[in-house]
Amino acid sequence: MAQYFPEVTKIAYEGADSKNPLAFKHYDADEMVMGKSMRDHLRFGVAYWHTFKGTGADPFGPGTILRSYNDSDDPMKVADMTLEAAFEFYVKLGIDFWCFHDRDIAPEADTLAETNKRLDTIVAKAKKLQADTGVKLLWGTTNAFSHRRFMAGAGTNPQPEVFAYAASQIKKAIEVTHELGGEGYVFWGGREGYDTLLNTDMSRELDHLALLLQMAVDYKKKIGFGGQFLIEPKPKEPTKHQYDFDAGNCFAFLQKYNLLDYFKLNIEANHATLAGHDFQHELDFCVGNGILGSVDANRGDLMLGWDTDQFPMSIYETTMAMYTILKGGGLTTGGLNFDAKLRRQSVDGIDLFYAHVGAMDCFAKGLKNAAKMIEDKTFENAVKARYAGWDTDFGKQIETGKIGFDELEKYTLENGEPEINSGHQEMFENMLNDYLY
Ligand code: XUL
Ligand code: CO
Repeated sequence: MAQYFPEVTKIAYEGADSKNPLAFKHYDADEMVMGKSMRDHLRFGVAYWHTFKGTGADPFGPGTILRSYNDSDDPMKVADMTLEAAFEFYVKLGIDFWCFHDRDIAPEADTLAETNKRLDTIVAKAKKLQADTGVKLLWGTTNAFSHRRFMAGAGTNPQPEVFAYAASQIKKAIEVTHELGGEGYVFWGGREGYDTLLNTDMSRELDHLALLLQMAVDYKKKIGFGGQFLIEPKPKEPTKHQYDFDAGNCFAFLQKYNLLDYFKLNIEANHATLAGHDFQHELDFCVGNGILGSVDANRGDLMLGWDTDQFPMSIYETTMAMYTILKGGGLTTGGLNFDAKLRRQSVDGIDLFYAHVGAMDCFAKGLKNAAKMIEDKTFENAVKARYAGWDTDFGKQIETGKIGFDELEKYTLENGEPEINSGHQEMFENMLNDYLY
């Protein structure tokens, strides 16, 4: 097989003192943390679309990134070479999972039948490469947002013919995800949303979206696909208002349409910040409601209002994210997929390695910090102490609904003004810094 990254050999763990930019300083895959290997805690995945199909294009100019595996006029030859390059990359990086959209791995043809045939060809090759390398599929998904037929949405399109096309595409994408042993299947509502309510029947569109998801659930059962279905919230971009706005919104939607048993969420850091939340908030909401499925581990730029999809580099963020994930029992079928792309000026193949090595190290360090925070129980005990009043007889009576407004009024009239306790935010922040530095 041709070598597409000849300048890189297998990335090794060299420890925190290493100055080698192509070595791990914190990610030692088999090192045990809280009784589990780092590999099993973190379950890192590579996003095919950004890593192998990203060109650095932006609204002001076409791509800047040229790759040898793109160097052919035959789109299937490009697909074939790209897949080989991808598996070479996974093995050299020592990453366990990959993720893709149907159209990332095989190009669309003139008809759906021909497109599906192309997909089957590439999937057969991917299956062999997975078996040869041991790399597994974290999740598959459908690109039902790039083609012009989907300009007004897929499941929420005003035309039933487009709904049908989307359903057909999703059906096939679930089949190939099943064929490749995918641990999950993601629904990101690419253009499920609206740009103006003047031409939109929002309630009807949401009913249709739920119908599409219900059909997917039925089909999953029919073919025996055991992977986890995931919805990926995002508040805006490309539409002005995306229906799967944030975790809270998705939770309400799943409850309304009785879909909660079949879906968990795939939380993306940059989507959280676009929704005006931080990454940890979205994770914490999911943990609290038992709906954390998987994570798109990237970051945004707080100075920019769009989805910049950068590689995670903040130890603070990864520590807080891993703290919440560990408190929630850790990742099981999900993983940390780097839904992140190189900057437009990072044009070398080796930049893909720098980006992933740094991101994996950043999460590995975050994991170790979070494990220490959990083992020390520093924050757990402090939070417990803050809510201690609820563990008294009086607090318990309220929590269990034994007393209501009349008793509470009587209590307040008798006891007067409550004592005010400090929240000690600055002290907590200092305590956190002790773990980070
Ligand atoms: C888009 C996004 C997608 C999904 C998969 O913002 O995050 O790449 O992760 O469709
Ligand atoms: Co994503």
